[in-house]
Amino acid sequence: MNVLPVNSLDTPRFCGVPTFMRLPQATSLHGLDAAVIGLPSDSGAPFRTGARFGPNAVRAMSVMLRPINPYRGNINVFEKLACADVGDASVVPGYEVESLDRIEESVAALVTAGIVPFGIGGDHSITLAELRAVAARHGPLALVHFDSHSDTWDKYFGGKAYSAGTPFRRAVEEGIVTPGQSIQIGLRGSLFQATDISQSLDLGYDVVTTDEIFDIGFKALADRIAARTAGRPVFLTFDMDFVDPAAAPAVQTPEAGGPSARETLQILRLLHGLDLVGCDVVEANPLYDGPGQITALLAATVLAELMALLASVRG
Ligand SMILES: [Mn+2]
Repeated sequence: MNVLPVNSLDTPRFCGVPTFMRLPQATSLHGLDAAVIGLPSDSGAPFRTGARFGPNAVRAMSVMLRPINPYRGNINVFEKLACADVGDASVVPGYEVESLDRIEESVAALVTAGIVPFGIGGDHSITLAELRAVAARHGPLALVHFDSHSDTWDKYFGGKAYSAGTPFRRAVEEGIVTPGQSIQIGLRGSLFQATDISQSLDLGYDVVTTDEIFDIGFKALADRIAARTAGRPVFLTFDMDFVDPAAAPAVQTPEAGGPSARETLQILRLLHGLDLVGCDVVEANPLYDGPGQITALLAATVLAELMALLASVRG
């Protein structure tokens, strides 16, 4: 199956229902290699809610993107991968556990059909539901996690276990990621406790702080990620607060002093050797984005780069 997006040289970008990159909206999962799915829950957000509006905001700006990726040998992503936009998982606003269950069910339907899910969040708690669904098929996963925060805290607000601040501790406890083959990239900023970074190391994750990214360089980082995850299926999760708030202001929990948009894309374009079985981009919140929608545009571009990564591996 070869399904191409609407050609923006024939039909202007502002025409039509905005699916991701103007892909067809799937009416069937048959024959698909990859699918974009909106995961519009922000019931796990400790700070600025509104990521429930993320999927459609990212889709709206994704009409800017073109199918050929010049950073990976002019690959036409959609000639390599049969892709579609499958719409959104349903959620239960205000009910975190129930929303995670519904997201897991929707993602499981894709994974069971042999499709690589590309999720658009949603706050970061949704990734736990995706990991549950993907690990059910592929076994414990290598996690590649771009974020200015570890999201490995234990409990929030009267003992709540499920939150945008806890998914990667829960995932280790549930045995659905292999921390010894997983890596967190981009941590920076002030801490609740002196142990906020060592708690990730104690769980078994490798950690590369934002400062270390610039110390070791982007190529060495990409090589370290490939070596860390070698031999295991990879789930890559990208929190938009990895990026400096000057380039991605519209996130739940902005953290000053991050990589620029250009530096972020350079890093993603150097990734190689990953056996990608699932991806997401989370925490884009258009309520804080302003009329330029720059966070949504960058989120769309991040997801497109990850699709090109998968296409280059499958090619
Ligand atoms: Mn996060």
